[in-house]
Amino acid sequence: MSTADANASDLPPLPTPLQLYERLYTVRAFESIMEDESKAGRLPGTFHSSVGQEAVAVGVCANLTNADLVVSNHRGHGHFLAKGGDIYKIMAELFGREDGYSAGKGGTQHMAGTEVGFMGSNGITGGGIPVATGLAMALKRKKTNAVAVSFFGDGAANQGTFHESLNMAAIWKLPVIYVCENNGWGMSTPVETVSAGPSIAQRGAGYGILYVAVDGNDLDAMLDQVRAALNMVKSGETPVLIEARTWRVKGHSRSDQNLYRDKNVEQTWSDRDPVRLYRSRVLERRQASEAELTAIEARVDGVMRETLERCRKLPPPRPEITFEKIYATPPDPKAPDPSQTPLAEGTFETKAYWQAIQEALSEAMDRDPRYYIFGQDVCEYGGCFKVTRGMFEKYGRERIVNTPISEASIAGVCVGAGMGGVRPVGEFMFMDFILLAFDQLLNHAAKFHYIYNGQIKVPIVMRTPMGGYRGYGATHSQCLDAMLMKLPGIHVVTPWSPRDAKGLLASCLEAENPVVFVEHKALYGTNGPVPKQSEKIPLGKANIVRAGKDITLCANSYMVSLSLQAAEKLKADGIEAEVVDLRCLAPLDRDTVAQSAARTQALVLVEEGHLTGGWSAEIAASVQEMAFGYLDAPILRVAAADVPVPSAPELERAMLPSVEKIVAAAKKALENRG
Ligand SMILES: Cc1ncc(C[n+]2csc(CCOP(=O)(O)OP(=O)(O)O)c2C)c(N)n1
Ligand SMILES: [Mg+2]
Repeated sequence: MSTADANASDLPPLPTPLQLYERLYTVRAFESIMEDESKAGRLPGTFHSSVGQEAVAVGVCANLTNADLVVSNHRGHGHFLAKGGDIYKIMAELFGREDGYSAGKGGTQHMAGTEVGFMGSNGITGGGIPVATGLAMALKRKKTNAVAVSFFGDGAANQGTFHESLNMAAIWKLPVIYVCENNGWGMSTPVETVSAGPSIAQRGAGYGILYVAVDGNDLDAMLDQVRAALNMVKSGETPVLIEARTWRVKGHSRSDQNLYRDKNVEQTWSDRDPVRLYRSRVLERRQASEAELTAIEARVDGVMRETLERCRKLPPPRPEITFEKIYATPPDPKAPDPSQTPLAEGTFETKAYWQAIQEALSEAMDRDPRYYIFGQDVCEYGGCFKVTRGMFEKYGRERIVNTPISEASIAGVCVGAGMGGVRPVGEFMFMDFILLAFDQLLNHAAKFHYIYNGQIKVPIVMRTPMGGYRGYGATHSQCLDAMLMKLPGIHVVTPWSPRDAKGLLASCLEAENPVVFVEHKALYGTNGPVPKQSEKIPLGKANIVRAGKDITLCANSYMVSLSLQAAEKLKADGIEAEVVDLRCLAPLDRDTVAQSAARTQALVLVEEGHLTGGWSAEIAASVQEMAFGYLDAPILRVAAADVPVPSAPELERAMLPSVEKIVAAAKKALENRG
């Protein structure tokens, strides 16, 4: 690419050579002084030095404004400084102090400064690439002229998310620049031993996007190529992949003694040090005098020393902040639950579960144009289970978006888009496929608000159907809801009734937390009363769907149906079972279950997922902590046996919960009554 085709007027004016040199030198000085601190054991955790790579960070960021959004990786201090991050707040974060960008919750690898468009560094190699892609999607949907930039390494270019993201950015012409800092190494692994193809840059050709390889140690070359790339991206024609060839001067991280590299090669790169190279150019071109450059160096060194002294004296963070800012919209245990008011004649209609879900989606979309649906085959096909049927005809291709089969990046792009201020509602065709997206959901969506100390919100709802009883076999039948509740920061909602499905989804869509909204295949066609007037049912409140005095059956999702049938059978034997529908796994309403169990003095937990590590184990543990003295019988669990879900109906029946198994468990619990 060349600047010949560049429409430079659209871009911010370039800083002067002196200013550029100051930026390069600032990154160098920061990294040098802080690596010493780290090696002296004064910083918690690890340290990834970007010494040697300064011209990439500065060359990219000097062309950006605060409206342009950067996602960085583990080696991100230089990117943040170059983007305009405050030296004191970055340094304080490295010390783990409250004045730091993340108040000590993020540390060296997890910092954001949204005021300068720095949308987070990231400890997951390649994890930030779809996030930047999603930010670009948000920028485009909001019709801004800004761009997103993803910094990542040569190692990250071998992650699936790299390929998925390039593909998505290409098909949707997203305003994103992918900047691969090829520093020759992924830890101790040379790039050429793990990367096929002629070059990382040329991988762009496979996706039909513009790509270029550039000398990443040459600031002028970087500035030039990035400017050209920005013009191409801003013209709306193509995302761009830039491979910046550079060198990691230091070991990979604090603990790396850097013993595996050829000293001659190191020397060659050292001769091309980007800071010295630019310094001598500036002198050669008479853009500054030696005295001016030395004065800059002295000033920057002074700032670093003073800032360091200040940071060394900072007090440790207050322990109580550990428990703050997990959720953008914290669950409110006192929120009124409209579903506890019985529906009067004429105030409701009978609706199917799928229809109730669609209504909640449509109401959000009608209210706010930022909402859109994002998933595989959600357009003309209406989604695999037809929940979005007819919506494409109503809302069109802008708001009902078919995606490639790229679950990790479906999630990652939703994360980025949500961060960027639009409201994607993602769909995974079957819950089994969510395993491909766990990193984005659990390492990113669930953590960003917390680790960036509340600067970043991830308001996304990811819908997906779970469940067996249909003979789909092991990869299309699983209930993985309990796997998601293990990590804080993400809500897991598993509605049973159509009314709950609509009311809970309405709450999820309005709040600004990441949510996995788990539907059930066997429930889509079931009917129930849904109020004509829209309502929001708060998350984290279990619902007693049948009152009883002899035993509590606690279930979620489709298991509520089976538990109610079991309760009918038990009634014939004179046993009055109370049925509690958990409705959400996160937040988890332990109180309602414990109170019910305390009343009935017996508890059977009914979970469709596998027994081991299920939510029922969590509830059982909690109830015995909270209500041990009231229980009159051991808590029993009915759950899927610990085998993969087989396909043949007889085999499936053998391992999944059934009405008979629930009845048997209830009777056994009562027999055991002390
Ligand atoms: C998903 C994941 N796998 C592995 C790691 C461990 N790890 C951290 S950085 C790194 C090397 C990354 O190489 P590259 O992308 O080239 O970046 P560089 O360190 O060279 O800047 C590895 C293996 C990680 N953090 N995340
Ligand atoms: Mg590398």
